[in-house]
Amino acid sequence: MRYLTAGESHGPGLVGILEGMPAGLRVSAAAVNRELCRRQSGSGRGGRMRIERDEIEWLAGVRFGETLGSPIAVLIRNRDHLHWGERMAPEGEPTGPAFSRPRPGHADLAGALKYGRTDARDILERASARETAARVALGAIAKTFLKEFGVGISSHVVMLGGVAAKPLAVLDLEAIEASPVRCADPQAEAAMLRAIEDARQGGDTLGGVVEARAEGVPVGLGSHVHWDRRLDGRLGQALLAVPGIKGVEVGAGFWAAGQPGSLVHDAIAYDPARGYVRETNRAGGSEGGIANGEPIVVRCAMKPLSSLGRPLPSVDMATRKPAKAQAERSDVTAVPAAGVVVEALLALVLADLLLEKFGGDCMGDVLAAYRRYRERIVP
Ligand code: EPS
Repeated sequence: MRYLTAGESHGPGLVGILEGMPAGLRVSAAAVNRELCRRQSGSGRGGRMRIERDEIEWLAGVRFGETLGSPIAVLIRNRDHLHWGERMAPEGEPTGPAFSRPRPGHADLAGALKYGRTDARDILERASARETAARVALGAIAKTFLKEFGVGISSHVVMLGGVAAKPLAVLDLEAIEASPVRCADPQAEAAMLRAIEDARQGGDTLGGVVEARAEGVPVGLGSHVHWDRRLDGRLGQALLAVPGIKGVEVGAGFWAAGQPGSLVHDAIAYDPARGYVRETNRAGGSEGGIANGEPIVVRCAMKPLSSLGRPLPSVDMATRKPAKAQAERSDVTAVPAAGVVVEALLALVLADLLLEKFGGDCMGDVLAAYRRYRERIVP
């Protein structure tokens, strides 16, 4: 399975193409749009989210509510393009001033130098995290596919703007969805909301950490045999490619590095009804690059957004003279949205690995291979 996206933040729209999904999977625009809506909600967003109401149009690969096995293409129109038509016109002459004062932390400067552009808008429009809407749409199809195999994916915010949530043994998914910061701890939620408001007042931005988990993942996805088949590596590539994500840990991650092995590794037991089981899951569901049947748990650290209301020192690319970075309308934080994006990418990685293991051209073949395998490994 592979996927591509295209689209600029204020261009006409975003396109996503997903290739390799078997034929015969029942899909609906409503299910995809629910995920897009989850990505759009959450405190800390700026004016743009009041303009957009993301929904897909199927362009290819789906007929009468079922996938055909051909590439699936979706379109999400950018409503804001109405206000940007001239400045983002595919043809004609540039109108208005160039974006020449790059923002530290954004792709503006490195991208303009790399691609030989004098207007950093040519870079920032594509670097914008708006593109994650297309990945979430494709991820929603992957989630629908995974559901057929009993795999469910969720996420929550564990830190935002320096405010950490209490670790909870059992997560209330409904409460997380109802929380404006997608946080399960009400006390932390209140402090996070205050931090967002303070940052908004101060023209600043906030980062944080999201945790995502996938339950019901069959033992055996990924492989120890080669670097590019390792589950952890596949997760790292996908998750570190989310704009703003600067760190990823699987399971106990960085904490485990400071502990002796006896406190880290998850003892193995055998239950005649359930097969091999673990009482703990510090490995985050992955051992030796292979899913071990426990929930896959990842944490992603997102840096604060780089469009600041009170911009940092920069250099004007037109004059090479010191200047404040250009101020752009932006969000205060996108950490709650990042959780939904991470879920989508987790789904795309796991769907890909599941197809690698049980691959087939139609759902019946994939499910049959999966059931045969389950019979072999479950007592
Ligand atoms: C973004 C800047 C903001 C965000 C945008 C990402 O957009 P605008 O410049 O139009 O105010 O709202 O995110 C989205 C549009 C989205 O759908 O997530 C940036 O510079 O990365």
